[in-house]
Amino acid sequence: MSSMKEAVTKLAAAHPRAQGAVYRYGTAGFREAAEVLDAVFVRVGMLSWVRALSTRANVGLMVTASHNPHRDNGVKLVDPDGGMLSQSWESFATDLCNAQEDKVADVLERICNEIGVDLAAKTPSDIHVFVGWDTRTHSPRLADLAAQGIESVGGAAERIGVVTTPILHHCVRSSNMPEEAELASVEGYRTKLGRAFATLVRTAKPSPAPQLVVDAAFGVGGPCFEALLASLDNEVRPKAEIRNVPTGEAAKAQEEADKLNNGVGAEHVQKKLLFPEQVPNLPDERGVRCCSFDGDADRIVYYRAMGESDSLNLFDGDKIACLYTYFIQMQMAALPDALTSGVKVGCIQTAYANGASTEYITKKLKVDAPRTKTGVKHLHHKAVEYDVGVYFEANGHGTVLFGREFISRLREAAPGLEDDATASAAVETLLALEQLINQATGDAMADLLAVEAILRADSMSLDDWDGFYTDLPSRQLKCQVADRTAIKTSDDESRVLEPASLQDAIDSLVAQYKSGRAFARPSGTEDAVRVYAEADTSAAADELATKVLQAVFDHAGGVGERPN
Ligand code: NG1
Ligand code: ZN
Repeated sequence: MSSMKEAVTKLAAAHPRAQGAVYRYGTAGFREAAEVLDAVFVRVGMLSWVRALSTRANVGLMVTASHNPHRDNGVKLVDPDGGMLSQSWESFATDLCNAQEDKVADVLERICNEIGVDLAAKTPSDIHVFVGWDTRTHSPRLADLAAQGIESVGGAAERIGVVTTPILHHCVRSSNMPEEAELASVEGYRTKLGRAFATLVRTAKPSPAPQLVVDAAFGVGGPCFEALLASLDNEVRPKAEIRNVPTGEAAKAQEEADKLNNGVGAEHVQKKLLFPEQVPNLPDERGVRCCSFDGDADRIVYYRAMGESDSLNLFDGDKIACLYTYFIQMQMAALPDALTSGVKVGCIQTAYANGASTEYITKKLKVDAPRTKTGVKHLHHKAVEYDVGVYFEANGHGTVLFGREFISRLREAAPGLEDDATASAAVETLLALEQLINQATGDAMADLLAVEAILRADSMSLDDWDGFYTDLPSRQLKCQVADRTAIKTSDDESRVLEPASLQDAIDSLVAQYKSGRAFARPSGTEDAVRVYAEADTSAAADELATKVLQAVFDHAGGVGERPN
């Protein structure tokens, strides 16, 4: 047996699978209770190195379970372009993690043979796997197991420490781009964002920047955003107060771990329409701009407390997408025709996007708003078809992708536009936006700076932004069915194809409601069928959602108690 094979087998045996566990690499990578993940981490470490060798480039491995409670952890691999692991590799990851301990080396060999990688060949010295982890108490240990996995197959792990998921994506992407390689670090990330942000707000009228309160969900966004803010120039730094940040003190570790994503964070705010703990501190902070990150800071939503009842006024992913699209269209309008001819701007949404936002994008901004399946990977794939592709999920995960060709065109044109101050400023603004907004993945910190910069540059108040459109009242519910995979939907998931009787039932329910729209789809991340409904009033949306949920229960084999 070769020594590498021996090392692999030994490591796998030292960290066996949990009894009865079946692992699956899904949209969010592997995500499970932290205590059953040891085997997954050493094996995913091994696979990440095979991926690096097969692409001959740096890749990444992030240890986090995002918005899940603290008891869970997870791992996601990042491809050389900073995007998610190619889908065709998900089954390799699943096979490797479910292999019997003494078969791990064989499965690894089979994968290597299939893709033509020779693990025994001389290792390229300039390739490595970036390993980053969040603030969960078990994350450093799991990251270390991943690094051991990488090293067992002769690979090199570059531990970048406690980072948000988007920082890890940034490091991988820029390390593989010669012109950005010097920025492939946590400091490089801050430098890049700081520069771009300063450019965007350079011409903004000095206004007493209103206070911003940030809920970091007791996750990794807290310390990372503190460091990012501290690195910004005094003159441009947003006046932000960060709350729900883990102190890092050992004595408080358990208490703070329990608070992670618990009654705080973007998921809590967006799904439950409830304020997180500590944000805002009412009544003093009524009307104050607030935002929440999720546990690994790849999502953000804005909100404020409004009115006598302090109801929550949400600026979700749809509204952020609309702000970006509006602002980008404004810059486009300031460019000479030669620069915009043939340039396609799109704002890609899922079926969960509020109907009012779609109407704003298509009718008001006159921008394409195609729909894809749920999940950022689908949105991302569609967005790259555009020269400027904005995409967001309503839950606050999204970004703006700028095509390389369009960016080159702007860069080349810039020097010739000196006599046209408006066009020149628009070019500079678009180039800075491309630098600020994460080109690989949704990024709460980058999005926060981009939203702040746009509001400042355009002297826009929250009322102005809120006034883009009024959300149609909506409701999301879910239930369990015997086999959710038996439910088949159309490409954009807005219609059920099987069982056909379910769609007939939904159609006849929707027809009874003014501005009604509803759909049901099997979740990709939970054993549940999700229902979404919109109508002209909250009561009607709630009622429609409940009825559609009952239809799912009746037509698709609901289990447990029938919803009422
Ligand atoms: P599923 O469980 O497939 O609905 C959920 C979210 C997605 C996305 C993924 C995480 C909703 C309705 N769905 O997917 O938007 O964030 O989790 O990858 O919020
Ligand atoms: Zn996340």
